[in-house]
Amino acid sequence: MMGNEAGLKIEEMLCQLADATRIDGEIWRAAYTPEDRIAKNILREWIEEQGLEYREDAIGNVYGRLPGTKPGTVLTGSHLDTVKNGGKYDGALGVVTGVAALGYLKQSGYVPKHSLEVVGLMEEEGSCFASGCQGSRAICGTLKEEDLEEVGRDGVTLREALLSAGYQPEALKSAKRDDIRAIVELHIEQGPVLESEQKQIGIVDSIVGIFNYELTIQGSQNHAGTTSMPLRHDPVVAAAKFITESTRQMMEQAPSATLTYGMLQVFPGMQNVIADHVDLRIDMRDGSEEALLQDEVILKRALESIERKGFKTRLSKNHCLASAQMDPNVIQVIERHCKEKQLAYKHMNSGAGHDSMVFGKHFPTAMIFVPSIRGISHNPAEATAAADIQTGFELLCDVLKELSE
Ligand code: HGY
Ligand code: MN
Ligand code: MN
Repeated sequence: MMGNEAGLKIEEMLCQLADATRIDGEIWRAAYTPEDRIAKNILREWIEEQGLEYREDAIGNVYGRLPGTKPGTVLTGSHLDTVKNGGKYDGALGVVTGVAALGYLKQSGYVPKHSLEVVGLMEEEGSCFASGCQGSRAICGTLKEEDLEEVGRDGVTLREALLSAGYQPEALKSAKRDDIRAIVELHIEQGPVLESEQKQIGIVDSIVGIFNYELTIQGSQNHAGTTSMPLRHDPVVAAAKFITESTRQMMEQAPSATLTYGMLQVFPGMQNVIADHVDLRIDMRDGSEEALLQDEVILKRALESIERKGFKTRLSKNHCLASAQMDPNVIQVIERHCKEKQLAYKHMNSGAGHDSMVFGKHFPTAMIFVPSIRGISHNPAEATAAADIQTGFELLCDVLKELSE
């Protein structure tokens, strides 16, 4: 492979995918939407152009396959969906690089022993169906019948969304895979470490655990002009106190934790009305379940301080993703190729969630990170240099080749 040809081509494909799936100028490829269909149609063309076999499973994951001569499959890929107003690289880079790698191997005449497959996974971000990772959970067999009743952002259940997108929720079990020998997910780092340390590759050792909560803070709805300041019971002010206090305490007492308040809704939401209540969504992450349970105590203590001021609160933990260790053998294969290629690499932990944390509980799984420019992610400005994509692509080709033998 010469120069950055593959890196530049992958970059061009990512731009094409992003441009075809914008809504009002924002990239948002949510599960079972028209944008999701457009992305899959484009992907199908690319997969077939490379001479790979295309298929979609019952939950909507898309696959490209380079058949091998023996049973068993080595899987690469990532998620095809994005967050709202997301970037071009998160998820899509792993899918597109996987298609390019399998295409390159096929065109170079390589016939794998164990089949190679690239997958574009459904709804990792949970931007419609908040529990997230539905694609990888279906592949692992942990997405159950009852999970199809999850109500999404648009008020429809996952089952209804699947049906209206032409999928077969009744065939959910057929999406489960038992033939996977190894999984390698290539992804952008989404943080500043690789760039600041001038590394080309990150080898992921572990991925953080995530607890998500819904919180309601109840106040007393009243008139903005006639209710004097000492007499009002404003849940927005209580929410602001809670956010400030919990953030301060978390930083002091649990420096490894992250705490994010990314969704706040004020009801009824009028300029001249003291609110009735505020709904918040909380994303809290840390290295292990034990750590997260301790962090939860800090969160609850901060909540008690506003309850003492007379506000009723309701906190419910709605989703948990367990932290995950990546597979030492797959890591070893990646590391050996990094050394052979004399790449600047480092082992690291991922603060972002990935399908690999679901896969890692069922199949030997590891992740390759490439640097994110200025560490920006979940943002339209997300970017990775073509030279770094090229490095990731070449490493992925070699790793897949070895794992499929
Ligand atoms: O939220 C996450 O960490 C991931 O980007 N889905
Ligand atoms: Mn993401
Ligand atoms: Mn991602």
